[in-house]
Amino acid sequence: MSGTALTLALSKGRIFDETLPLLKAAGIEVLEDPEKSRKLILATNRPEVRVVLVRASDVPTYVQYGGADLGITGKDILLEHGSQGLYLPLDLRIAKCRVSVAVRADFDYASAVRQGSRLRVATKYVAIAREFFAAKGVHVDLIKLYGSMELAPLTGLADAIVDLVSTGNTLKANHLVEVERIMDISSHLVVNQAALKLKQAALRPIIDAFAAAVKQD
Ligand code: PRT
Ligand code: MG
Repeated sequence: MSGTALTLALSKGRIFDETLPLLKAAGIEVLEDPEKSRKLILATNRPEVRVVLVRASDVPTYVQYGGADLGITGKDILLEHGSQGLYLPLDLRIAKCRVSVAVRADFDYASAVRQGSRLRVATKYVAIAREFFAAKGVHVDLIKLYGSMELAPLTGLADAIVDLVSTGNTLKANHLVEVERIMDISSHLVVNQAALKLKQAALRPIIDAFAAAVKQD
């Protein structure tokens, strides 16, 4: 091995795909396609750099505890996880979307909020939702889900959902409407705080190359 070993945690799918051009700008090419292989550790053209594939919501945990030196994860996931033990040098402006409140097209959200009724809200984003409704002074019962939030208002499980929206097609296909936009989301580079000190020489050029390659729009 040449140089300090570095492990980068990524999730498959949009984050992996949108990270490839940034890696390329840093002179790093992943040698395997995660969609074609079952491997969880991927080699790169740089013998000292490897990529580990983890569930999107596990990226902060890997980096926090040093299972990876750095990782890329959505702001949504960081807000739910918290950023203890993590250094966040960069908004990469990839995998953009927003966190929104959505309801059934026939649900009168505005008057429910106006009348101060207690809203039942299903979400994977309990921390984001709790803070948002508390700031509005809306009383909510939060129901934690792990997926397919869109189903909750359709089955009577909840009045509203808090979920990620990108094109809006998923909401539309399920007869839901976006009634509030809570915040814009993009993915961030996260670095283990100890690694930042101990592996500074190896990490700095990668952080700088990513920073230079971030799209400004
Ligand atoms: O999918 P899995 O359960 O394994 O994990 P995950 O959903 O945590 O990961 P992944 O890879 O789907 O998402 C990783 C990150 O991508 C998220 O944490 C976000 O920061 C970001 N991202 C950007 C998105 C979207 N856009 C997005 N559209 N994550 C999810 N979606 C989903 C959304 O939840 C909804 O179901 O896509 C659907 C809406 O898309 P539209 O285009 O129909 O509006
Ligand atoms: Mg997903």
